[in-house]
Amino acid sequence: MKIEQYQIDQHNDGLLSSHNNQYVYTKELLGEQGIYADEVVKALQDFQVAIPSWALGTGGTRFGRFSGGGEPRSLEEKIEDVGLLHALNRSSGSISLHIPWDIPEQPKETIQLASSLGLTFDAVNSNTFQDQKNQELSYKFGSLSHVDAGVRKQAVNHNIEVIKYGEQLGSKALSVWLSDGSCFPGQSSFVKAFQYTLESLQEIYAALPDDWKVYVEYKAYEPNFYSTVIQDWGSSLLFCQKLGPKADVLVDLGHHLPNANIEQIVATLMMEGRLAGFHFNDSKYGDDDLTVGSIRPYMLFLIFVELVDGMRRANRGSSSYAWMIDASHNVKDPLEDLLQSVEAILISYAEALLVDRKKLEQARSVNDVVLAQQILQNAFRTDVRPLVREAMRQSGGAIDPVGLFRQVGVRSELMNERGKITVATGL
Ligand code: PSV
Ligand code: MN
Repeated sequence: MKIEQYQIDQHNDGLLSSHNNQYVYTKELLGEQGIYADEVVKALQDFQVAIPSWALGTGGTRFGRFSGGGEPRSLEEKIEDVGLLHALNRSSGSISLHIPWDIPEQPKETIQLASSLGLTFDAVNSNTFQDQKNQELSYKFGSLSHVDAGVRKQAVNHNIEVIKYGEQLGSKALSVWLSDGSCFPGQSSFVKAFQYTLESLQEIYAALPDDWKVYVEYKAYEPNFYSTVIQDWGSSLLFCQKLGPKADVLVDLGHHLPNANIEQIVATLMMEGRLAGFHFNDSKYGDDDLTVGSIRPYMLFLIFVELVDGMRRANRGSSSYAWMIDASHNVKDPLEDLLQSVEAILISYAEALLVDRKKLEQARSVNDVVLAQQILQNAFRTDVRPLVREAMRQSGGAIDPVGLFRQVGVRSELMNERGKITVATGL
């Protein structure tokens, strides 16, 4: 299924007058504060969020999975789904593949399909947290950190194979997340596990093409419940520093212990020039993989305040970082959920762009705590949705992506095409 431009235009025509009123009002409001709305809109248009190939179907938990209808049955259909998202919001212009869930068997055709929908390929992800059919050695007790050199070699080779797949598609990064760790005290040696992992990562690093990067993702716990080899940003950074300049830290918002100050982690990583990018999601308890901004929007805003600061300090544009969603949709339509996540990301980014940095610095320099808080909250409490809608409209997308998705009956059309009982690959 494809959404045609005329459908988007018709939808926008219907909403234009009300949207324009809101946009003009916001523009005036910001103008009074010396902020150019057009510049914020331009920055929003440039901000692209990659969609994970593993999040286009219904998610599940260990208690079950309630598949929705019309889920993509192949890589091609997944790319088509991302094409639908991008047509609607013009902010989801790339897809991140997880191997072997999504092996590009015919790379040329895959690239052709993607580029016909305006999509490129983001980081490729390796998977050594599950055993695959016909796999020689098991990852039950680890992969890159395993005590058996044979298992480590198998996991290294898998990562190198993933790089090869990525090269064929024009990806420029390998994303590594290890579930390696232990479930019980005494089960493994922390030091040996670290050293084996480092050696394995060094072999993978050596196989990276010149213009590639490796993203090292950390996670506090799960599926191992006592220790995880790369459990926090500090260990991830340590691996990256030991590996070299092509290795950077990937922050997944759900991978911290409760109440971690993620914005401070982000500031530190950016100060060191070692932030690769993000896996966006939201959570209340653990790695809940909920819709971005659905639980802690203020935290997301504070993270974006640091991101904007860091990008300005480093003089780097938003396109030089890897922005990805890593979410699961247990009860929502996956595509609607992804549209909501992308919108939430853009809203937080827009709010962060409104922060009066000069005034904030001034307030900090005289320890005016009240004013500093007020400056941040003024930005956070501004309704920036008209700016996000304007960015999508100017880029050729819909003013209300979820509204149009429902209006044209995307899901029922996909169910007609693909059937009501389909299960996409992923977790
Ligand atoms: C692990 O929880 C993770 O965040 C990693 O990014 C994996 O690649 C992905 O989820 C798998 O769903
Ligand atoms: Mn992740």
